[in-house]
Amino acid sequence: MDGVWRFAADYSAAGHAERWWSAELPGTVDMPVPASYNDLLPDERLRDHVGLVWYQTHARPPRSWEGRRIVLRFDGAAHDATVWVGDTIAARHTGGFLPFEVDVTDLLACGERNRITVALSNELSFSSMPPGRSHRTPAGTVSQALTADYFNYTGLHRHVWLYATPADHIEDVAVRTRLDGSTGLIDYDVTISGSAEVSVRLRDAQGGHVSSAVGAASTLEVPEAHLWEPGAGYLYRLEVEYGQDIYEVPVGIRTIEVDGRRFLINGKPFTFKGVGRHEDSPIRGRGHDDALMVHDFALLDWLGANSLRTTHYPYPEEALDYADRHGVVVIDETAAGMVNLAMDFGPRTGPPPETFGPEGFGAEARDACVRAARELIERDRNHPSVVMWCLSNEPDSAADGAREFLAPIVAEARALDPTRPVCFTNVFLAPPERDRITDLFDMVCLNRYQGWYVNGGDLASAELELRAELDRWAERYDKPILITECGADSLAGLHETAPTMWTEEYQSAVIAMVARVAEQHDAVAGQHVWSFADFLTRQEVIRPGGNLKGLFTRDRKPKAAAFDLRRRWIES
Ligand code: GCB
Repeated sequence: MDGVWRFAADYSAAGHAERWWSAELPGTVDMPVPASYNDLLPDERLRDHVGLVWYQTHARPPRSWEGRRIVLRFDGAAHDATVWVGDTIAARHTGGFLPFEVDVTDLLACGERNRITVALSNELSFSSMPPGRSHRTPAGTVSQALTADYFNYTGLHRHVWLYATPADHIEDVAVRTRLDGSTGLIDYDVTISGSAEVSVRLRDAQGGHVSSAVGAASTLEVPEAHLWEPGAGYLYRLEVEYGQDIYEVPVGIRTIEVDGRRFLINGKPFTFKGVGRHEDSPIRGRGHDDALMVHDFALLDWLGANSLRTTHYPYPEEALDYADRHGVVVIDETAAGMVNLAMDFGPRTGPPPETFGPEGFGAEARDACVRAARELIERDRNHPSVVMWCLSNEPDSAADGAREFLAPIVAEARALDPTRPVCFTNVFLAPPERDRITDLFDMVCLNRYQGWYVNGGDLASAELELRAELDRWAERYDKPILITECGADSLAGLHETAPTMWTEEYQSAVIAMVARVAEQHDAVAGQHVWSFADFLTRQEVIRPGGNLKGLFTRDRKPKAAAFDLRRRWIES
């Protein structure tokens, strides 16, 4: 269903009262799908619009689909979607970074032209996913921002599908892999809509038959298994057959374990060398683009990176499929960040309200985070590239109530997936003496900006302080430490012989300093640099044209730090 849809911004919130779904949308605006709408038109009002926008298209399924089950699927509709097929509401969904689908068999007429309308709201609250908040400006408009450092792009960000299956069909497939010596064990579990027999066949990467079984749940044995390894994403193919339906799942056999201070993949210590990134680019905003995705992965490979954190939300499934095929190690993050009012967001007078106090994140927000973890794990659990769930970015982990807020999220993740470790990323305001939640998690993940927000311009002190803090974490926890973020902003093209803040040289020096400290510390299991590329944020005095901590500019040109890192990562 991708392509150019009709579009109308609902500035006066008239769409519902005027039943915009029941006829052609007013106006003549076209909008590409997938894409964010914000930067598509030279229109400031649309860019910063808070409220509803409407998308509309038509579908004419072939008559040969008669008698089949027809499904309408949205891979990502940011953030709050209501979908009509003709005059009927077909679906409602909250959370723009995870898919939803709906059976529209009874709503669509095959061979006819069917109108499909989507109303999207980008209004933020503490329980929206991602969370944010709004305020009324002195000029009388509503302004809002995420409680996190990225622009609130909105739109039909990912592919939209209309597909058909047999009426009696496969609903879901879950796989888990284990190793017994050199034998791989694949536990599979198929959910079906009826009660006929399920059969499965496992093929190797060349299509050769490996093993087969009958039944909706069983274990397949793979003698002398070819393992999925970082950098070498070997995939088997599980073909599931159920009546007239057939579905295939790529399967990578590998194990993950945290053993004391080591992060083990297939029993071998793994050192993370990678980045955090944003789904962000000029014009299309957060809209998924296969060309950009392949290019970015190619640049990651050029850097010598072996891993990626899906900052700060679930990525499109195409990205995880790519990582599976190419052996890129992924830390998969929910959109539940930042649950933190101790960081300064938006205009206010007086001290910040307490993060988990009456004006902050309460039970509704916690339930939204639990749901976000559940939906993420249910979507991504079959991907071998995913080695850990990141359940929150920089929550207020030093605050009263942090433990009560985070513990149910951790419990949900562990119940759904006992095979993968879980983490959250720690903010510098919560050093080991103040943190209240790290014992709930498997790894110590630190976002650290010594040399930028702390000790800016003074790398000698930055290095001493970083070392000292790592020692304090290592003293307290027998867990691997991962530097999940580090870096400095740089203006591409700004140079000095003596590195000073904002130059490309200074950015390189900060990243090199953290690398040196990390390599010399035996509790540290790796370094992720923030960020892969420059990206758009809300407007702020510290964000000239956005966050400039990219190794690449927003249009993917390398800065000095990219060459530096490539030298270190390719050579080491
Ligand atoms: C962080 C956040 C990230 C920000 C970054 C920064 O710790 O996790 O979203 O963009 O700092 O550059 O301030």
